[in-house]
Amino acid sequence: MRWPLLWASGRQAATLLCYPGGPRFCSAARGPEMDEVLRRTVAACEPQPREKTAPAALFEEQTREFVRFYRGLSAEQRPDFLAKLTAEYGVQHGRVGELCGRLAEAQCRDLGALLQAEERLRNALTPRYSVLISRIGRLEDGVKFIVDLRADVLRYLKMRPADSPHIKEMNGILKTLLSNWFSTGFLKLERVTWQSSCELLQKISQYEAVHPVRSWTDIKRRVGPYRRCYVFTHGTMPGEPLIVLHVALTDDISKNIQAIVGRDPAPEMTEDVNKISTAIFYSISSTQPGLQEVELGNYLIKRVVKELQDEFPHMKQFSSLSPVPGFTKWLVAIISDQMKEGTTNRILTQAECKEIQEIIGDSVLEKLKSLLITNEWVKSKKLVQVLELPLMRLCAWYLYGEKHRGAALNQVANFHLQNGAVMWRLNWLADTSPRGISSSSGIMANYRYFLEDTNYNSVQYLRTRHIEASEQVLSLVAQFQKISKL
Ligand code: 0OR
Repeated sequence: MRWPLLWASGRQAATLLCYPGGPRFCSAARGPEMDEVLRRTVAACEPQPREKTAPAALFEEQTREFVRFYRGLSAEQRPDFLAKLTAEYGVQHGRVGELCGRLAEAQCRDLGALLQAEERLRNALTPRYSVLISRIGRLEDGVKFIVDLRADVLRYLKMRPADSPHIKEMNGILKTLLSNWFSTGFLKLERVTWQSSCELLQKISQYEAVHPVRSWTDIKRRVGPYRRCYVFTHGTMPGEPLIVLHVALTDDISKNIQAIVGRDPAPEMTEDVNKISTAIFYSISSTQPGLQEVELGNYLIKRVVKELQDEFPHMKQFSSLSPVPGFTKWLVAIISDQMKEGTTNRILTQAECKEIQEIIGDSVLEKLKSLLITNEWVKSKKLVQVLELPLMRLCAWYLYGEKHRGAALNQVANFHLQNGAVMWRLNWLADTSPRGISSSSGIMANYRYFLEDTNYNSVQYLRTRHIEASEQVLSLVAQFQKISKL
């Protein structure tokens, strides 16, 4: 019964090692052996018509065999395997065509015949590997396997978007399945504290994607007084935080991240509830690439708001303090375009151009571009002052006006707007870390959650792509439009 595994780890490994150019499937490995593995593990898992109600336990060994086999494949081998699995064990197109004909006939007969024909068609439209996937979900560790499988599928789709319609189909199936398994009712909210397990604290530090954790003292501060850290976990993946949200408890809407992730407050300080009126969501990171688009972030923020309201009934303000990743890159591209056109008029007024020229000399655009790429501009106080208005204006446009398929181009903006937040304030020199300067030109945004409006804003944004923004943001956008004559 173990031979597919032997094949994977023994014979196949040897074939792969001998293959020039690295470990890819060679024709021998793609041949009858792989077909046999798929036949034994995928096709065999499909109940035959008479076994429709057969217990899943009957197929458990084949299911485990598939999991072991897949885990034994290298990252380079998996795409080929997935391509074969999805193409050869997907929807049976011939059968669908045949059943469509029968459906048309059944429409002329009674309701019973119609419903039966529809059910047959529905079954035929379901890829054959789906049965195996749902069986894997019942194994211990099976859900985690499927989360990781989807991560592979997403990676594959990124690598070969053009030639992967079957894999795209599998992605849709896995996403639907995972969205059901990971919907709010099945997620457990946990607060992380200094008393949480070392393993959990270490994972929280490793997964932090927005403001990297520098040391144990740093993480101690992030779970200490005036700070909260929450995670969602799932019963099938114990000890694994799926998504992490860091919150600062303040008395006003924060404008600067260094004030939050810097040296204060000391971890041994006692929290004064009277100084807390505001929750600042300053970092959110999902940890499982396979759960992309499952909307865990939206659920988590909503649950945390409820949790905070229970703990601090007088809490009245909820806002993010978010980076603007991609802004500097976008800005540099705009400057390059302007250089080609030989003009500065889309980004700077004549007066601003003159002021900058007085500081950095001639060839303003070329020098500005290089100062932005190297982060050097922040070293000149004068330049920082002169650039404030133009960069804030450009950033407001980047967040509010630049679109991808109608939605905000910037992923962070899109995330908070989808959740129903308002694009509330842009803050100059809000993140002066090298990362903050190089990716966001130091600017950070507050997306504010007015709880009574979030549902309405979210629906408006999703349906019409309307962005609810404050006067500050709209005024900066209007200035940009006037200068660039948009
Ligand atoms: O996975 P999705 O982005 O589709 O949606 P989620 O709600 O599950 O996650 C949203 C996050 C912002 C948490 C996620 O995209 C993420 O971790 N992004 C990288 C870190 C960040 O920009 N905050």
